[in-house]
Amino acid sequence: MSRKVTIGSTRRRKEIPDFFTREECNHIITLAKEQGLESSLTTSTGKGKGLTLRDSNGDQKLSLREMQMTLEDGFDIYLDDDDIRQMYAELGVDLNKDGFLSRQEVDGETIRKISSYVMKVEEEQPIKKSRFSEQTWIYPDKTEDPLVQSFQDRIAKLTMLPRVLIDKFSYFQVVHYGKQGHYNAHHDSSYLDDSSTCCHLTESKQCRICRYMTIMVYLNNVAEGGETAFPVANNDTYNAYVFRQTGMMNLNTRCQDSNLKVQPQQGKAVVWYNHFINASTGWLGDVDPLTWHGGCPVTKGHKWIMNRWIAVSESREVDLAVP
Ligand SMILES: [Ca+2]
Ligand SMILES: [Ca+2]
Repeated sequence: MSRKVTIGSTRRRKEIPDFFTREECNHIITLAKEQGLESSLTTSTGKGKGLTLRDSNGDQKLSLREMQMTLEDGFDIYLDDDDIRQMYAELGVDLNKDGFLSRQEVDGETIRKISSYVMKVEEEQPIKKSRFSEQTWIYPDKTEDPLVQSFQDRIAKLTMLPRVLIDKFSYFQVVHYGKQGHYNAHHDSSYLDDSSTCCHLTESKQCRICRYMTIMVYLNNVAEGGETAFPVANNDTYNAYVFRQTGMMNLNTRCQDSNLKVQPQQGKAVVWYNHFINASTGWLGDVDPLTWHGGCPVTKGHKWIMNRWIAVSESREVDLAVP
């Protein structure tokens, strides 16, 4: 597939107004509420144990951004410049108050102080985490609900993929974002590598779910904010390192810098391909790096969405095998 065809292109992304009716949207929200929602989980990689200081430019001191990246790696926390300045002030660690942490200013004790400070922020200000929302999963095979049952047909029609493949991954997620709810930019799938293969079941250790397509439906109209942002859509000069350095994945504060923002609208579906097609197999190719996306903060009202993925393995034979 040509690299010119990007997530910004309508060949890679479609918006479908009125994919669900208002009644269908409300019905899904009611189902989710009846079932109960839980805080969306994010993973803290290191929990502060042995934070790796990210002196990216090697000048022997940490800039505000370098400290942010250090914390983003070790925790699930996305702080801005003012947050870092405030942390330094409260902990009294930036001794000469120049906004940099020099080698002389950082020792084991400093790192311990910073770690416990950040763990407190994670608890007290979940808004600073990569994801601030609550969610639940709906399993079509565990409900008689006719609307839920009809989704499989509708998803098959929409994606024009074989029903046998659609049926191998049928559950979906309903997510609720309250005020300031957001989700920082992420990929819905992971890059192919030799250490584990893509499959439909999560039980096996060496197996992971590769989400070839995402189908997201807005279940309500959001009073203000809550756009779905694609920060690097159509970015011909995308560079992973630069993207990280500039902190653009922090949609809680950087949404306005995104190349593409989709407005929520009740019943509208947004569909995109997370993976390319492998030219030689004609089946699952690698992740399209430009599919970075997330949810901008909801500034007024609430936002409800439904996420459904099409999981595909690297083997056409496995995917199309009739159980
Ligand atoms: Ca530095
Ligand atoms: Ca300093």
